[in-house]
Amino acid sequence: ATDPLRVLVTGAAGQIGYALVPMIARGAMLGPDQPVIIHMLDIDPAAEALKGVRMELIDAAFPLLKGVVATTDAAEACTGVNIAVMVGGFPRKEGMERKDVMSKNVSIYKAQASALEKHAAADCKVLVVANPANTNALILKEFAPSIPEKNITCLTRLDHNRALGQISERLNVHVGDVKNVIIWGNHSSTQYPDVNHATVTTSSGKKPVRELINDDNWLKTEFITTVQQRGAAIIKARKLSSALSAASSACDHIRDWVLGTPKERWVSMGVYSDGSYGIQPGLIYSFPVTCEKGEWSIVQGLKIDEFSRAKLDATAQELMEEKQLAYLCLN
Ligand code: NAX
Repeated sequence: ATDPLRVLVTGAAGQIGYALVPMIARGAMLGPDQPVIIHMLDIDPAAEALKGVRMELIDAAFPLLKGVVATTDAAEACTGVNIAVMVGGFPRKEGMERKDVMSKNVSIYKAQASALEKHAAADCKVLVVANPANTNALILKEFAPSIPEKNITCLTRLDHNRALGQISERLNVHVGDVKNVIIWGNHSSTQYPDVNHATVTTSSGKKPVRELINDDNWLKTEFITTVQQRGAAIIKARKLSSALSAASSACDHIRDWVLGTPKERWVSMGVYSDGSYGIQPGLIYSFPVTCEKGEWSIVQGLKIDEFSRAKLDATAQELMEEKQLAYLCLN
């Protein structure tokens, strides 16, 4: 029998956490043959709610679930974890300045970086979901120097999946037949959803999206803003932010990272820049990646036109500014 893997979910009493833990327990993240022990962390005000989630996990009698740790103690939560999904954070509230939100999250991610560094498994893979996701991941990397930088990532897979969804709706094709869209940059409204390399599998073979959607204007305007603003559209409709789609995308992110991306298909992940595509090292930036044997690599050699270049640089610029703001908050 396979040994169970320990998966940490922070902010587990929140709405994404509530959608995510049953998916993990059902095998959506690590596969149908991989037993798991779920570690859930939240803060004192949510301690009772967290107990309730633990009860429900027990009540669901998941065959793959070999144990549940539910705690408000970061050290206990991080002990021995192989995968850490960081969903907990301080949300922006009405009237709050960007700097105040940043300041709260910087201190949370600094503390949790230390807890992971001290207590997690040496090869722990980290996915940051909580916003500002890229910059929280960067702070985590800075304050957990013994965790390899390749192991610290942030979630842009939801944006990636949203882009696939928009193309599939527009062309009335199945979403599984659309592939190789890219989300570049920050998980924010400056992200650049790029279809220049995307294809659709049709009955007469593989076709570029740009050939099937012969509407440059739509692709350059409405498509991009729809993906960028999708989070806001969900809040408007649901009066709550995206949760099931975020949880599902977090499972996709980890599953592809650990088990590998399918042949000829890439996905988007926020990863530590190595200078690819002229994006300066020192930022956590979303790139197209393929994964094999538990390691991601950035897809190289894609042609970047002038329109795309400007978009790639603008979202990098925003990340630079967030990084500066984060450092300001540290001092
Ligand atoms: P909720 O407010 O429902 O849940 C957050 C949970 O985190 C709460 O239970 C809270 O008590 C807990 N928490 C706060 N500080 C903590 C700490 N220091 N340690 C542990 N837990 C802590 O938010 P939810 O809707 O679940 O969203 C969670 C985060 O995901 C937010 O930051 C949100 O902005 C971000 N999102 C990121 C997305 C992405 O694609 N990267 C998309 C969805 C989502 O908006």
